[in-house]
Amino acid sequence: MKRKLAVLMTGAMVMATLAGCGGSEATPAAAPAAAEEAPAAEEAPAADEEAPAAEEAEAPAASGDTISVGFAQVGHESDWRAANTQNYQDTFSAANGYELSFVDADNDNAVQLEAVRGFIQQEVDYICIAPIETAGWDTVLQEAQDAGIPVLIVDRSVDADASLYETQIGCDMVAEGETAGNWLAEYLDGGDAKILVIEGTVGASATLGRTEGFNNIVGQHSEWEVLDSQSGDFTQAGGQEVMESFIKSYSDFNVVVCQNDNEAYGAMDAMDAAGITYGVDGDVIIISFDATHDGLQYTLDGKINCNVECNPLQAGFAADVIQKLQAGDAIDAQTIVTDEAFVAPGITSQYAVTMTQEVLDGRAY
Ligand code: GZL
Ligand code: ZN
Repeated sequence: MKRKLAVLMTGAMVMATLAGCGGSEATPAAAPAAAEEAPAAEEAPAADEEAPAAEEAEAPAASGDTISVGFAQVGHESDWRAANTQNYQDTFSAANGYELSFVDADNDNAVQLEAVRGFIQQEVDYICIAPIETAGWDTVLQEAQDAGIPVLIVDRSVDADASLYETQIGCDMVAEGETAGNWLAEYLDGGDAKILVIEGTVGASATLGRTEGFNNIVGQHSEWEVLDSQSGDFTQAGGQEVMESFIKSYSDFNVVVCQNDNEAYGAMDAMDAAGITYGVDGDVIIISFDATHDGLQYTLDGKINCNVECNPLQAGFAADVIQKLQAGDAIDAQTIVTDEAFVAPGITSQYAVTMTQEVLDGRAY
């Protein structure tokens, strides 16, 4: 059911009736609740203000009642990304009062920067950026600020002056990496580990964070060794390619960490081709990230031992920030989208939920 937005202007105030989630510690059980029909906001001049003259009641959005949003998306590299894109398109719909300009930057930094400049030219009301890389954003963020267009950094983060954007919304990637490491330590229970890591896109905050977090735990275990760590660019093809090269170079590994599910699918294909067994009944432990539907199916099947979630259903938090900005309300500088981890049947863990069919059936993506 579409969430209706009733937006009325009373002077500088916007009485926006919103239902849904928000706050700085966001815990999206599934998609942000598609709330019951938001009651139409009463027309009520703010207590201390006269009802505005008609022209002041002009909706702030350049395009009349709708709010125009430019979204520069990373690309279409993974199932996670597809779910994230769909969530933005469902949330920033015309029925919800938005006009969404969407650009899939196809994992190309130059295309993404150009998309943002295009949104500035278009004079959209808001810009959302899911930055492919953390670096290189100061100049274009300054241009957006000079043009008076608020920017939301979503999913990943940027290495730029925080005064150049309104908020950052996303998962705690370092915590995700630490969860993977802590689970491995619990599972190995003192056993040796010769670890290969298939990293995500070079320079992405998801890659940097998961690597940092996992290595924080590696450093606590002298009996572990990371043999190699290379980028699979968050794609299945990348995961397969890196795993094939790892298999040529290393013969004694017993753990493969894939920084997203699609890389794990590629790594499994490569190990299948090489006759290497993995999962709860195999020689190699697989840790993955994203906990997408197919990734959790493999976890339920015991092929992936541990899958650390990063919830892609984040658009509701971005919409709440935009509505608050419209209303002139304070917003959180950062929204951490909480997540959890899942392990294969037969494994119990203080860090993760043991997969069952109903856990899988209950997932929103
Ligand atoms: C994580 C997101 C990552 C996913 C990958 O928040 O940025 O990018 O883990 C996706 O699947 O490519
Ligand atoms: Zn140890």
